[in-house]
Amino acid sequence: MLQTRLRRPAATLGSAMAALAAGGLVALSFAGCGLVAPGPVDTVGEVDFETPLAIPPLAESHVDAEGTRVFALEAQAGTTEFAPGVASETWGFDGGYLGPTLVADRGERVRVDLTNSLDEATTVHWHGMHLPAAMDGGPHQMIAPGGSFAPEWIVDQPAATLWYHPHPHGETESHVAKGLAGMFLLHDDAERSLGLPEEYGVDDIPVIVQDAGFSAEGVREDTQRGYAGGLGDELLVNGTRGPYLDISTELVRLRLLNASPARTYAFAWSDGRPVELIGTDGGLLEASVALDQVRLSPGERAEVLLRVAPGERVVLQSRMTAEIAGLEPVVASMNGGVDAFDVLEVRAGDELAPAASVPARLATIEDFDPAEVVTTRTFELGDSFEINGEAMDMDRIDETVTVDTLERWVVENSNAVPHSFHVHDVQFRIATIDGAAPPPELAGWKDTIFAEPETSYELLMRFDDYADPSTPYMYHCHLLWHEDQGMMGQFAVVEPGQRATMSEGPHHEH
Ligand SMILES: [Cu+2]
Repeated sequence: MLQTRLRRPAATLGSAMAALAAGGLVALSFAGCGLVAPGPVDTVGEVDFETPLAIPPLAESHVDAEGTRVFALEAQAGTTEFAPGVASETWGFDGGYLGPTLVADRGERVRVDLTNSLDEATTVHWHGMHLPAAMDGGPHQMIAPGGSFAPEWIVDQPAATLWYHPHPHGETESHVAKGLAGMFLLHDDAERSLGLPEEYGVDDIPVIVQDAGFSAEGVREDTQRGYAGGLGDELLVNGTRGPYLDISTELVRLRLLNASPARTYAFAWSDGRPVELIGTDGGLLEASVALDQVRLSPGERAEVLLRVAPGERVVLQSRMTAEIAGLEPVVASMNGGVDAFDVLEVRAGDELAPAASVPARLATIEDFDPAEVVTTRTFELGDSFEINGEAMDMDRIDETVTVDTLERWVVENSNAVPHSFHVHDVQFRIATIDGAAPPPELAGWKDTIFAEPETSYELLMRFDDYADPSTPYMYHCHLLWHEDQGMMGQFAVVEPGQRATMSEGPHHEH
């Protein structure tokens, strides 16, 4: 699976370890062999932007007699031409690569009729969605080849940019990298009243960023795997290589999703203008924030506004540095921590539709009261793909949470390398990072955080409802290879006094 690539220098894990040791850092322990340390990549100025950005179609739906909005998605194998006339084998939902964008309103009951036409089992997880554990699409809700699953729930959370992707234990990196991912957008009245750009594909644009490797002929290849997982040396946006986006309005809203298995980005504009961030994983910020760059680790989302003048062109780039990544320079230099990419060229038309002004206040986010915390738990991200010294066990409940309580989860990365932390079911708030208040871009609703080395994160989260003692939710590192290796645990939400049970064994199939 791992390939030797000639386009850039590849150090061995041995030399990476030696470099780390020389840097006085904790040596890494990896199971298995064959790891490489992908060297620096810089595509700035080298991307031709010759292909219009593909916009995933909106998923069709209908409202049934009971008032449920019903979607259908089919996971299938296919081929995709990332280069004209050159087919690569890929997977997608309702097509060869990625999937349609689902849209629903707060308060709606939704159902998704899933069909698995692949020749292996998979799942579909609703990343960022508050919903019952049995509908969550985690590793306990496997869909056998030829099988189906029809999760349904009531959307009950603020407007947000969510997404969906497979979550089969041990195979998530492979299934996502093959192309199984899509967006799930939520709207609500409060967000609509702001007058933000919301015409899908016109001024409200999905931007699904993934890295990938290609042969000289343009056939997609497996990527080199460093400590973070597979890192590609080219980018795809919505599956498009070298994309440009024509826009016809003064103001556009870009919904950035890092759907890469392992790579963390630092998104910035080529002309140095600030990135105007208006929303994070779970919804809008209270007010927009002007940033030099937006850092997104795998699974995280950011909504940004871009204001353009007629005829203007500007390139969305990713310019990571050791400082932005929170890494020691020697660590950053080997695994994407200093990489730079041209991502997407935005081309404004000569005549642009005017935009309404955006209110200064975008949302009201009430802080949790720490005095109401009932339980504090600690999650130590270890150096052998473990959390609190344990690798994922499908038959073990790691944490039992009482419904209708506020909890404090302290996430500690004790490694020299970064991890991330994603919690299913809830959106949380970051209370502190190493004891200090989070910066404004991390002060809103989050479901996934980048966990810098030697750093402690205090998260507050409320488990309002959906008690189910027999079906767990997951928490895990969202570096997908780490997750696959077992960097994941399970929690059950139960009624007061109830105990979690595991009535469903591993690899239970619906
Ligand atoms: Cu990790």
